[in-house]
Amino acid sequence: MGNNDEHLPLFTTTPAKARIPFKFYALSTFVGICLIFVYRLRYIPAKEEAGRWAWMGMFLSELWFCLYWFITMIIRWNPINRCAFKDRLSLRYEKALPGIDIFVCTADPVIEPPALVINTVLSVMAYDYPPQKLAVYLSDDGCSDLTFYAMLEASRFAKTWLPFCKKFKVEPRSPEDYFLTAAEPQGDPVMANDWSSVKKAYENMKQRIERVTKLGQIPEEIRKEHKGFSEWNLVANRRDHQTILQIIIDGKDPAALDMEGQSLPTLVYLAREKRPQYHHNFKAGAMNALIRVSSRISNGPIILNLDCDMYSNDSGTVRDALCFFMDEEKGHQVGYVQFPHTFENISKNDLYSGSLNVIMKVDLPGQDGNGGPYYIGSACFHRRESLCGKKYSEECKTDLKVWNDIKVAESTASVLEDTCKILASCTYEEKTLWGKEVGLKYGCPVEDIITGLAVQCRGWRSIYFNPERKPFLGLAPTTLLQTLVQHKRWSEGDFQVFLSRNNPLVSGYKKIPLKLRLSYCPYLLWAPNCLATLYYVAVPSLCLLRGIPLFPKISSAWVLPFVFVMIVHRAYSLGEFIWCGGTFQGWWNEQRIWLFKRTSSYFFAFFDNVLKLLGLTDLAFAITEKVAESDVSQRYEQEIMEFGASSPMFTIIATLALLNAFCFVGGMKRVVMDMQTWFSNPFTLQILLCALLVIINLPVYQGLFLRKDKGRMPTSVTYRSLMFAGLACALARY
Ligand SMILES: *[C@@H]1O[C@H](CO)[C@@H](O)[C@H](O)[C@H]1NC(C)=O
Ligand SMILES: CC(=O)N[C@H]1CO[C@H](CO)[C@@H](O)[C@@H]1O
Repeated sequence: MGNNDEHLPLFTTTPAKARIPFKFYALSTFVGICLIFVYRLRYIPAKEEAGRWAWMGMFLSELWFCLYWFITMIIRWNPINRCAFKDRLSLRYEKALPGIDIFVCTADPVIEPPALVINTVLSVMAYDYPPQKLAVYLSDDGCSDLTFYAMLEASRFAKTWLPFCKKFKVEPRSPEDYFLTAAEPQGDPVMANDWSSVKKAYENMKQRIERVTKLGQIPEEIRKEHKGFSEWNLVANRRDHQTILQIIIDGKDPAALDMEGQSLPTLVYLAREKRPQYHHNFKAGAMNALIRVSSRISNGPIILNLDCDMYSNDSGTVRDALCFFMDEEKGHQVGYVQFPHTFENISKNDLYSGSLNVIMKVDLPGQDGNGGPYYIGSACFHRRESLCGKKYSEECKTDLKVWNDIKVAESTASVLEDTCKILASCTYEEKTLWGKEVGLKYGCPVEDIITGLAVQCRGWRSIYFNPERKPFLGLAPTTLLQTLVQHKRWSEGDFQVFLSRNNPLVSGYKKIPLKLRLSYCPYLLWAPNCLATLYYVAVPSLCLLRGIPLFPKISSAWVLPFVFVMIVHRAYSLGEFIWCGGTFQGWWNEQRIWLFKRTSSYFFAFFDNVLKLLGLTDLAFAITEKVAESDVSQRYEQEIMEFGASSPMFTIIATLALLNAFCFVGGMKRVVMDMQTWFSNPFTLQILLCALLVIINLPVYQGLFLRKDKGRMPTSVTYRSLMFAGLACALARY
């Protein structure tokens, strides 16, 4: 190692390239929008004219879109990229790497099957990192002995899996995904032999787990194998039980070794206490219990939290993250390092727009440039101190290298199990700051956003790192309803934050820069978007039917800003989408989902929040299903949209689709009868808008009238939406 190397940073930051075309786009669109406003103000219909109110509504909707567009531009203005140097980290600190505690959260053994959970667990146990410094904790809010059983199986399989991974540099280290894609090694007979015996061992284990899962209970002979099962004798149900804490592998125990005689990471199972009279605070509550319990068992200064369906696809990710925390110059201020979420079961053209590619590749680097990404709930490395409420200060930097071992009590696993239980009890947090200033914050379905914001407000920096090879792979929703429900939950929680005292504009005042506070807003304002969007997809079409023009004629020069903004804005979005790795068809699907989300998910999210403000409803939390039935997943692979459930969300979507179809027919009739040319007809733009909506909604008409499979629109939705759309058109006509 040359002397110079010691002064090289562990990570670098570079601004994104090619910003001139982007800035040109932003400025020219802004000019176009201003001209639209000039037009709207100059040509307001006179008081006695019919269209005055409709016109005002158009103006207000456009004002909202402009405002919203403006804050999305703030995010995009100055994106940055990060680069980490793992080799420098190893050269300097290999002997002094800090302990890492990994939290995996699961909540339901049916929606999140144990076989899926342990693949995530095994993938992180096999990180390329000294095993005595790794500790993996599973929080099971489903309190399921099936999950516990799967964990026991995983702990046994780990003894073969971990040495196998290290010996043959296996990637990815989730066994399921490895054996799904990896080809059997040819040539070397030793390796081929190992390979097939490990594969066999994995498949046997998977079969055992699936058999027990199907059975729904643990057979007596298995129950005898581990003392931990006796805990379930006392469990009334998953909402009413004592704390179950089991240290399955104690990494400090000299006898805990793998097949090759190397140490194993610590592995802990926790089902925190639940009682009906205490609120459990969902995932935030589970994480806080884990923070406390882990502080006694391994007390790693860095915490990684993962959802149970997000396995590690890169065994070097821990080292990547440490480059940011351990950089000599800037590392001590880093509070958390967020990694992107990537989903492996996205269909070819991303039918439900579930990939979140634009958010991961455009928004988060932009947010990082404005002062730091949000914490998005999973795939994030935290500094334990910053999560536990400590304020950043220049004076008392902690050295991650000497943290090891100084704060953990030396006791045996069974003593620890007994003494730590209390930390996960329902009453532990009473009259403490947990959930308020310490740990993850409570009282909001998007606990991650407000927690990340609080960490930033305490003076910590956050970092977004998006490496070429994706570090974590998860599962995205595979039906339309799951997608809409997920977005309803997100947008509802986000808007709730906006309306609360956690609103970043207020709570971040004088603590974080204005542009960072503003870049939280596009998410927090998802829900109110529904109003302007609903207006724009319904009113111009109905006015077309009634004969009220709302846009300039094609022959007028005022049409130019409308057409310009429309085309340039969409062309930009297409370019961005393709740059992020999408296809044209994928972009078109995204436009459709954009419309559906805004008119259904956001609409319900908005009104639930309004009702909550009035004190009329209570917080509810819906988990999205992770495994689909076979014919449903077949349709997903063929990219046929899944309706198939009678949901009010579908009624709205179908009503709007039918309404636009009716108005389009009515509008065409008007044009034909008026004998005017397209050029001088005042309704041309309205007809075009209507036609566009009809084209976007084509799969809805298919689902309503043409399809015969189980995924079609239920008849009740068809009748209801026909009635509503017919009624609206009748009212508009007369
Ligand atoms: C996951 O890791 C494998 C290597 O094991 C790599 O080939 C693949 O591209 C990664 N997936 C993503 C989405 O980056
Ligand atoms: C768990 C799950 O639903 N997996 C599905 C992901 O999507 C692929 C198709 O793209 C299906 O084959 C999987 O079953």
